[in-house]
Amino acid sequence: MNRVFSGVQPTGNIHLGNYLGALRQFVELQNDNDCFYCIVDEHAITVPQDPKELKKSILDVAALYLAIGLDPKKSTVFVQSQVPGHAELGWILNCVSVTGELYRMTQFKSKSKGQESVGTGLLTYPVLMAADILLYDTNIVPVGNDQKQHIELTRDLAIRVNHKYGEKTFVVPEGRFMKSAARVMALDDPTQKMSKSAQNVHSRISLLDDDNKIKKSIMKATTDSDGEVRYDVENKPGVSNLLSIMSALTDRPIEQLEKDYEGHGYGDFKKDLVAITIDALRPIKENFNEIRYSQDLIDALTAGAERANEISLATLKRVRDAFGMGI
Ligand code: ATP
Ligand code: LTN
Repeated sequence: MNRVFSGVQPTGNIHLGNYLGALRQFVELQNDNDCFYCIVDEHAITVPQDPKELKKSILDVAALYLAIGLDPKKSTVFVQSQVPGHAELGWILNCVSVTGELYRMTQFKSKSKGQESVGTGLLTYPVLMAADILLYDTNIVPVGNDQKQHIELTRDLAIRVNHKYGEKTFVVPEGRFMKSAARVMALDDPTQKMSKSAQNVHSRISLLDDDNKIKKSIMKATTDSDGEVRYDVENKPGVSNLLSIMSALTDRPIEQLEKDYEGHGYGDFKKDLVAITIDALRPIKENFNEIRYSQDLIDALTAGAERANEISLATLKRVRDAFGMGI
């Protein structure tokens, strides 16, 4: 059985991009794999967080994990900081990576751009991500396209360590990216990815948005003036983004949607997308409300951390031994 690992940051506003690019694969994978799904709070603190908000966000993401269909009996769901091995392996891998390869990461470049002072954690973020993955002998990492570079770095570090300290030290993982909607773009600016942190709330659809907000954001979404519902990322990035969202939510190929909307204006197309999105998010919101304040959620996270600790300690022992650390 393959081991799967992925993580989401508890930084609020989990959106349709997170869901279509990453979370929906999590559910699909849990039946045939040994899956670990983590809420990566140690990654969240690479930028300043309000402690009360962070605590709330951690449980929000955990509840969303279960609300979209993750079953704690099948998947190990847990919070990163409850498993000390992440920080320890992160440190060891810091000593294997070089600063040049970290400065090259596009996420680092974009998050540090224009900042007067840049936290060290922001630079070493991808090393901690590599530790998350390698700690569980992971084979498959389901993520959105924006994480490709980080997965490559994880592979590089694993190969580098294996070369120096023994080929069996780490399992070399592979990324798994969605074929459709692997990169959902912002509704107000389809040249940027949909993001949790963007100022404009209408740039994204959050999974917990109410129906009115969903309607407003989609009806306001940037399109173009030619009026044709056609997929053409270069010349029609807004419409193309909405088409990929509709295709991902309905499992209908984009070519089929283009045919269906031939001769219709953007108004009809957007109205249908509003209805489809509202229908898709309704059960998630209902499940979320049921789970969020339940003891079951806390129990699932406690059991998850226990299993994650057990597995991670075995990997750490192997790594410490390979490096000659300890007594
Ligand atoms: P921010 O939007 O603030 O930069 P983020 O959403 O990228 O944060 P995470 O919460 O860690 O950060 O992302 C969780 C998962 O969602 C990752 O696998 C990431 O690749 C995926 N993801 C994030 N944004 C998108 C997007 N716009 N389209 C597709 N997948 C995405
Ligand atoms: N960097 C990821 C979140 C993340 C992650 C991981 C994803 C942290 N550790 C391990 C997969 C595997 C992001 O989406 N921003």
